[in-house]
Amino acid sequence: MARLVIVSNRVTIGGKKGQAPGGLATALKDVLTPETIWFGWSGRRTEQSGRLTQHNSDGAQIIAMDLSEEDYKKFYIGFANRTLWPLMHYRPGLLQFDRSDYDGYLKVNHRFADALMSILQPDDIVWVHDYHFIPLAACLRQRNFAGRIGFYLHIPFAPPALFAVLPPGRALLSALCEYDHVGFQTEADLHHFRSCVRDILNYSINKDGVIFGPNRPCISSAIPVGIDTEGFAHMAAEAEHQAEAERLRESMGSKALILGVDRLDYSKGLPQRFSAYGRLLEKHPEHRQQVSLLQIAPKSRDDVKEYRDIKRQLDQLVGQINGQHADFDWVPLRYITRDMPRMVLAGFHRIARVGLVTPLRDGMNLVAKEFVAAQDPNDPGVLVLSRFAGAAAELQDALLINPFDPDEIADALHVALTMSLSERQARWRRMYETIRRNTASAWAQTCLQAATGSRRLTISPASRYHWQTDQRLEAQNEETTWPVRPAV
Ligand code: ADQ
Repeated sequence: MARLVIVSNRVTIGGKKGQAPGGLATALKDVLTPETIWFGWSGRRTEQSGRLTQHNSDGAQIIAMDLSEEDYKKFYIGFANRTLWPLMHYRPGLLQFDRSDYDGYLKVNHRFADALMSILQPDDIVWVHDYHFIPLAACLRQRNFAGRIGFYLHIPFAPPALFAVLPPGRALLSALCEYDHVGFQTEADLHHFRSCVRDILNYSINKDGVIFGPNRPCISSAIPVGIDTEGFAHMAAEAEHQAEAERLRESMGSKALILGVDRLDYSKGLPQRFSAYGRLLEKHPEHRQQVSLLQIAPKSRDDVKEYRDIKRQLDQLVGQINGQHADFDWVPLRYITRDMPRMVLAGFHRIARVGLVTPLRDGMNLVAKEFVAAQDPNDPGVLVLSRFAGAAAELQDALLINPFDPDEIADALHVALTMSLSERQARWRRMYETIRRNTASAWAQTCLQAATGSRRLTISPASRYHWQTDQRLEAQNEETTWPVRPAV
């Protein structure tokens, strides 16, 4: 029987904090079985790359590889996070390119391919996640793996004018076309990818978006990632009565809570968010003493200089805003750089009056969906959301803002804080209905269906994926002229 082999940079080992691949583990929950293999980096930096360890986790068999300090620096810190991450987040000014980092990136992809070849069976389905592993399908094809391989990009795809900046852009684009399916978060990302393939590689693309490169047809589609909406809603309803949420509520008194939850990353727009909050207190002084912003932003990638810089900048801004506005009985801005358990966060979302999600650019942003899922239907909070988050395409009933404009964010905060209950309920209901349909489970099933060319993967009617690309995928499968492998 065909097994599913998932590849991602981070894997969860023994549920250890810090190892968890964030939203990915949750999103994959429903497709993991005890036969599923999940392959990734162990999170350990050792003298030599390549040592493999095996672990049992709740849903799957985890196989993890150690990386040497040098590989970690070139592959992860260098090419993945100093070159690809800023480029794909539309920040060419922060991009640094070094040929030896790119060589290190390729080397780790080849190492992963070697290790995978030792465990892969011919009919396994390989599902590769994110920008760390763009060349992996090509590496596996070089080693004669002929099974189905799908890819999902969790971050945005840059438009052609920006993508052209990337020195090995051509090689990476053609590597992407070695997958049977490549999935993107939004129609805009998909459009950018196809435009790059057309303009840079001159490959033909048919009306259904199937790309015909020299080796194989590659299906490309937009399949936005979702969350376990009902599960998160139940967790939030329960967490609201737990100690942490009670303590937060007590500390707030009658003040309204504005909540921000992000990894500490320059793509999340935190300096602009803090400035916007300062502007709110200046422009709308009636909110002074009546609100408090709680920002939870655990440090991430602090081996990368740009991440240490943003941390310093935020520390200063918090000091400035509290210095200017605080009173002896009121701290306007509370800022935490520690990780928090998911359940505690769910409870905080539920008691927040406003969810403030303002990335300058984001593939999707699951926090926006989690905020909506967590709300009390009788008294829901308002989501203020960047129009440059992938989630904005689905969450049109949020107050959509330009995250580069602190005044616009401040005005939206004012609207959110003064919005009538009936309007809050109407907006929330429409958003909840959308995320209740487009769940994590439906996302995973649709991606796997597309990668396998199969229409026989069972999808329960409740989790059937409601998005226009679904029909198009079905149509592609019917019109496909190349041999379709047996369905799993
Ligand atoms: P991330 O950039 O990590 O993910 P996001 O989608 O917002 O961003 O968060 C992922 C998960 O981490 C969420 O489930 C969230 O609850 C959790 N998380 C965030 N901040 C946290 C905190 N302070 N403490 C504890 N947990 C926290 C990448 C892309 C996104 C894309 C996801 C999934 O950058 O655009 O939505 O992958 O595809």
